[in-house]
Amino acid sequence: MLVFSTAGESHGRGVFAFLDGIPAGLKVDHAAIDADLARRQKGYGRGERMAIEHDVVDVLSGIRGGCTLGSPVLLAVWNRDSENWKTFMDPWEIMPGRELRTPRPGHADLAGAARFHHRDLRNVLERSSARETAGRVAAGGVLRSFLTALGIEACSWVTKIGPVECEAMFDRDLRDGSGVFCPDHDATRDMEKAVDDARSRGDTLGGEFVVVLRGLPAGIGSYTQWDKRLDALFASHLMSIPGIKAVQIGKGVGCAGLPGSLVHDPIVPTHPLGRTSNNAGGMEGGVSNGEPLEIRCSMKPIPTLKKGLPSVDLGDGSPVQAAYERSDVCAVPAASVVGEAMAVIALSAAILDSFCQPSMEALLPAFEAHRRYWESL
Ligand code: EPS
Repeated sequence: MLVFSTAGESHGRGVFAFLDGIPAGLKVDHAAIDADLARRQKGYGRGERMAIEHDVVDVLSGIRGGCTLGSPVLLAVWNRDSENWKTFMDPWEIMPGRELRTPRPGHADLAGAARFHHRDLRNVLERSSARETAGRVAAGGVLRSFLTALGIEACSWVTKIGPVECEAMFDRDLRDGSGVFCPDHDATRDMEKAVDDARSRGDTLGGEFVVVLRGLPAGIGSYTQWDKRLDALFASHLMSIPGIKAVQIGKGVGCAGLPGSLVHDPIVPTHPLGRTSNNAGGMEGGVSNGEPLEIRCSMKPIPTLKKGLPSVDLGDGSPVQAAYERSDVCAVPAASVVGEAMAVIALSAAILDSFCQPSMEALLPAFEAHRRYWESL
């Protein structure tokens, strides 16, 4: 069973990811992890923090000579900005009189303070910050090597920023050449303009992105128990990304208003068995059906607004505007990279659940035997 968790505060020493249950002997692509981390930092609409950080993975345990050992993997992404926050973040002594008392609507500030009885909202925002997602991308980077070894490829792209939508087909070069990770020149220009307009108004924007996983045989996941259904696994992993308010599998909410004859994907006698459409997003009964897995996520606008939002000073109960230091105007492109990482983690967990082996040497033949079975149907 795959265990995955993260630790770290936004302005503390670093962000950390812990992975246990990866088979021994997996060759890990170091450069690919750093490429993912660099991609997460980019995207038109990011704020000043990304100019300070230079995120790279530091492996603290579990990988030797480029291969997993079968022991727990601990990853660090150090925060360069922590140097500037020492007096706020010291574990033993912090400067008094600098407590944050005004919760920002849309952030975890108020609800998180209620959860842990914090008086200083910094105790909430340091961990609830999306800086934590650097750890997820580092972990996803390691597991991307696992999926690659099994012939599975993951990609993501942005389909909407604010009012600008684009349903262009995925093209890696076009996406990588786009400031907003959208594989279309005209839509990129319009999305960047929408971000500029929001910035000039002191406002923020949300949007949508799609994650696709290709190369997976049918038969991964299970209908036998609620928490083994692939749809549920992807929904929880993707929904856990800060700012994500909706996750759709395949045609998603679009299925609700259509008759069954226009929703369910006809099976055709190809080898392997194929479909004439993929409204199910590659999952039926909580199990992969051989088609690409397709997940679409909707992200709300960043809640830290330059123009501020009405709030209350928790010290004296007076109405005030929420404070602003710095923030992103739009983080949808970055979230698409995190979404890709979380989808990789979810699928790796499902595969390891079905093909639990201590080494890649044992796992690969078992997985390939299953793929041959599916292709023989
Ligand atoms: C982020 C780092 C943060 C924010 C952003 C994500 O840095 P700071 O708070 O120091 O400016 O830029 O956080 C949010 C958008 C959020 O809502 O928490 C990062 O590394 O991605």
